[in-house]
Amino acid sequence: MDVRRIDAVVVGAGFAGLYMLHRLRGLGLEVCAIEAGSGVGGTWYWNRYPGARCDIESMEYSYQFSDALAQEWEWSERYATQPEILRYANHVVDRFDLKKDIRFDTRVVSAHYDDDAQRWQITTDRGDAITARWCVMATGCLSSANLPDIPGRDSFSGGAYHTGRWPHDGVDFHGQRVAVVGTGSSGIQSIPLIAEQASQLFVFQRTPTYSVPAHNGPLDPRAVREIKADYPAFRAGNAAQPFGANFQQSEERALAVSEEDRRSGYERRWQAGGLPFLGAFADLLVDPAANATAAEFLRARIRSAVADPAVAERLSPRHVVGCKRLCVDSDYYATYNRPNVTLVDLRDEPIESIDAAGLRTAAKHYPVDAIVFATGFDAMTGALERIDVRGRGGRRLKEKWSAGPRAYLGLATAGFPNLFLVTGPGSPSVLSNMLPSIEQHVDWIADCVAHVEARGAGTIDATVAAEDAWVEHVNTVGAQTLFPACSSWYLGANVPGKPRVFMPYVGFPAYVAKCRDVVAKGYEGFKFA
Ligand code: FAD
Ligand code: N01
Repeated sequence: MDVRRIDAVVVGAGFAGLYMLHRLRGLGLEVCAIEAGSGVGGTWYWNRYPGARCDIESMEYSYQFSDALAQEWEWSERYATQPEILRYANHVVDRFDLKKDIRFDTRVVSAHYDDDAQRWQITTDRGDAITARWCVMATGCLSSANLPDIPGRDSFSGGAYHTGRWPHDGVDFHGQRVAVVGTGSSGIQSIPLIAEQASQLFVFQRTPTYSVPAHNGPLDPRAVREIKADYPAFRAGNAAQPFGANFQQSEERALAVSEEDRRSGYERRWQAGGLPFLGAFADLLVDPAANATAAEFLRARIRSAVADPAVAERLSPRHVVGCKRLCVDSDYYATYNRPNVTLVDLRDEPIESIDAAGLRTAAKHYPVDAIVFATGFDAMTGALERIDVRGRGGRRLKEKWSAGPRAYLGLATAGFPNLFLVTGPGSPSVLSNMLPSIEQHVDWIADCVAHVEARGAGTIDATVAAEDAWVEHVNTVGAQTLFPACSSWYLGANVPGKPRVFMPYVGFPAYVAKCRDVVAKGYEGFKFA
């Protein structure tokens, strides 16, 4: 077998892989990016379901590494649609001439570290064998679809679709009886649009969801001009916020103000729309009593949007606001006022099986023509663990992570030298605006590679002590918040058998400062060989 010898392999060509390729190439390295899909964009390549769009505002959800790129690109809406974001990803590829170094329709199946050669040996499902000094996993936090293992699932004779693997030519639901399973962000975005087409829509809800309105619309050209006039200052302001996004975090505590002020505080955020609702009060995500006031505000909104009080009650979550990702919707709750929409509450009637004609719950059989699985992802570790990654001494990553992922800064994992993770577990990743988080990681990795090359070292590897301390710190910080307070994909609780460990790091600014400090101290917590 011919083995291709290059400097670096980047796995994935989403926003992380694309920028990593650009940066490593800029160091003069020979790099190959390998992508399972037929095109770039990752999340925005795969998630083509109706209504798919970002919930971080477009002006923030874009790269900042190139001022020319930031200035020339024009977003059309407050929250860009999936096709527009995908166009943006392709524009970046053309602008920086990235395509020539991306191998598409190719899945990396193994990455084994060769101790003697100090190189990674990478193989793909198309028979490629590549040897590289550096291997960067840009495989995505939310790229490994979670399809529930319901008895008879594959016997269904109609169309079955996962939101994260949507057909490229779309799906026409006109005149069809449709089931949507799942009411997370993907369900919330797609349900109102599917309801407009379907003759009958059954929504199978296991856990109700809190959602705030997007109030989406065209971007005001004057506001865009103002931001572009000093984009770096806008970005720097956002980077100083807890989630690296423009949440305008209030310093007031919900429990320290009068009931009237609290109400108007929530009301203002509700009217403004979007995720900044979580920044309404400083104690909202740390104090259960404060959080309960937000929960009651949101439940009251559901009651006023949904005509049938019994349906409103079933749609009303009882968990902590934010412990599952807050959703951002357009007309989600009002969709249940439509005569063709039925809410099926799986807490009363769990799904028992799927057959050729539809779904059977404990109560009855629902005949349908199509099933949409809006059932989420094996988040943060799924895509990585689907690759046979082996480090020093042949140790398997999957085995090392069997009790939960362990990574220093979410960037590297001890015993796997010269291997980096972009937005890996233990980094802010999914609890931040992901584009700045991706850029921060990619820049850190590229600078680190340049440093190792310049110093003539063969390898860099995290120490076990630094990794252990970091994993403990991630848990400690997480435990000071309400994020781990319910079963969620942040904890791996959505995938049967997955260890329950809180995976993201809470706090973008502190994290960035720590990464800088590690470098300033000569890559503290890493060892060179
Ligand atoms: P991805 O975009 O997931 O790309 C990873 C790529 O790696 C994929 O293309 C995949 O095919 C490829 N890959 C994986 N394994 C292999 C393998 N073994 N071999 C070859 N290729 C492989 N974040 C926000 O901050 N704001 C938002 O508004 C937002 N909206 C979202 C909406 C949806 C519907 C979803 C699912 C996620 C959203 N996210 C959002 C999170 C989003 O995933 C990130 O913002 C970002 O796009 C991730 O980029 P990435 O390159 O790290 O990963
Ligand atoms: O997935 P989810 P998602 N039987 O895991 C249910 C990003 N994103 O694709 O809560 C029945 O959130 C499950 O129920 P439960 C964002 O970060 C952003 O919607 O586990 N139901 C839940 O209701 C988001 O958080 C946007 O009880 C089952 C749903 O399926 C992340 O991606 C849009 C089930 C899954 O919700 C994932 O969102 C889309 C089963 N066996 C995605 N298994 C934006 O708006 C699961 N469920 C930007």
